[in-house]
Amino acid sequence: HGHNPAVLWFTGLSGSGKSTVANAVDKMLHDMGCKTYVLDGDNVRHGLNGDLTFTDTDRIENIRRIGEVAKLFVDAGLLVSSAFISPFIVDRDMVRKQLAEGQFIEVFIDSPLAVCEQRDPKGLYKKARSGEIKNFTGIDSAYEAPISPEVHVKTAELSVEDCAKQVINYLKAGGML
Ligand code: GGZ
Repeated sequence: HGHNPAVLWFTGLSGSGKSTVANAVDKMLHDMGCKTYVLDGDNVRHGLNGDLTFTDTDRIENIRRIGEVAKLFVDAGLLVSSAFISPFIVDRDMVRKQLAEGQFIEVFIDSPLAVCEQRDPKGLYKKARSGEIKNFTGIDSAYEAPISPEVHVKTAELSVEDCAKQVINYLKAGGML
């Protein structure tokens, strides 16, 4: 199955469903015969970026390195799904500028803070509210939502499968699949 290499850049709050949707999209792409890879906290924050914290400076460096790695995978011909909060517009735009036109697809995983906080799968929002964790996105650290993302997915309103299909449909409509 033919496909153009690109980065699907998932951005959104902690608990918004970035990794879940990215992995569902990755599976669909893989099943269609695409060469794919997922970059997320599990394989990057613990390894390559294990030296980085959650200060603004370290988040900027986190995204810079992930952008460079994503570019390498694109050079290798893969469809990369990257799932990080990536809270700042300028940093996401920096990654976009490093790729060719159409190779950076911003996917806004949009879920209201209240919903993310209610889900709180790792109990991190609770810790942020109590002050046990500092610089938590949405609580005491900023999240800048995309202004015109290529795909805008509302995870609080759709099933994981329908969220993933929305991304796949974008790629099909653009002739990328
Ligand atoms: C935000 C934090 C923080 C702070 C730990 N703020 O829900 P999770 O657990 O699995 O995903 C969050 C993840 C965010 O890492 P990213 O590399 O995506 O962030 S960024 O793009 O802003 O660099 C959360 C956990 O790490 N986590 N402390 N203070 N999220």
